Amino acid sequence: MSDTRTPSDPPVLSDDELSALDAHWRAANYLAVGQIYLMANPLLTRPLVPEDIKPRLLGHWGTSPGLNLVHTHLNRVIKDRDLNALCVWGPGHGGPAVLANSWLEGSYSETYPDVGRDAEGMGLLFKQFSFPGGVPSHVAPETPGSIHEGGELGYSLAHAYGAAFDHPDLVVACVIGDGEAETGPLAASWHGNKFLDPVHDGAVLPILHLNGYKIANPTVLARIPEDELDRLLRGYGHDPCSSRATTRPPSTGHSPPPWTPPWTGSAPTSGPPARTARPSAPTGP
Ligand SMILES: Cc1ncc(C[n+]2csc(CCOP(=O)(O)OP(=O)(O)O)c2C)c(N)n1
Ligand SMILES: [Mg+2]
Repeated sequence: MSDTRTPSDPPVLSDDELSALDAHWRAANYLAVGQIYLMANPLLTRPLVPEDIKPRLLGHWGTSPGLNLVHTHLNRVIKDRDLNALCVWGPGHGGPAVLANSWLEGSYSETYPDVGRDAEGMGLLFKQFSFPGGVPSHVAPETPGSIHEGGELGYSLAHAYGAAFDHPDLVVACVIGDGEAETGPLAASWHGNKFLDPVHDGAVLPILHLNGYKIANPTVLARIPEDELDRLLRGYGHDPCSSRATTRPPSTGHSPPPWTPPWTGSAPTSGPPARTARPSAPTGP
């Protein structure tokens, strides 16, 4: 039967599906935070002691839940619509989230059998992250399936467009950090849409991750009024949808994940307060 839904139709998900998505998201979050902080006691089977914690912490927890949410829902859409898709991850030091999902779905252990899908493997996954002799804090060439090295910010969207060229059946999602968006290469890459041929090339879905910060400093795109950002992106030829994560309801039972990808359904209406407007810049003499 053909799929007659339009992108604006809300997804119809059962309680079981919502519960599974929520569980996947929470598991990926645990795996991300564990990689950042723990070098022993991965399942917290005994009370934490200082020796369980890494002496030097790297990796951005603040970007990881957002990346995990996108990953969880992309998987849902890929399975639901049988998409041929890949995702390029831009946000700085979002490696723990990408590695967490790779390990959860099994690709990581296929490539690195010593990091198996059991407690011992989880312990290795945690310890090796950003650790001497281990793996970098960003997506690196050794990350299974990687086509994009995340260490130097700025190239995610250009790489996403490059991946879509000459692949008409491919959807390339690209998560762009709001800090990365301040680099010159990324700021120019919004124009990549001018080079996509709708017949011979695939589709690129840029996802701007407005978590408000580049490491610990405020970002420009998260501080300008939302309608100004909307107009900026429209000026580049994009058709932006905005979506806010909401706080999960207190019940942990069948609570839905707090985000719905804008291209698959309606965006939540509640969330953080809207950004306040600022006076427009002087226009000059
Ligand atoms: C070209 C370049 N400049 C600076 C850095 C150092 N750096 C690493 S992560 C980061 C912040 C990136 O911000 P964002 O993309 O919003 O990611 P988040 O902090 O939200 O994880 C910076 C400046 C870098 N990796 N590459
Ligand atoms: Mg950021």
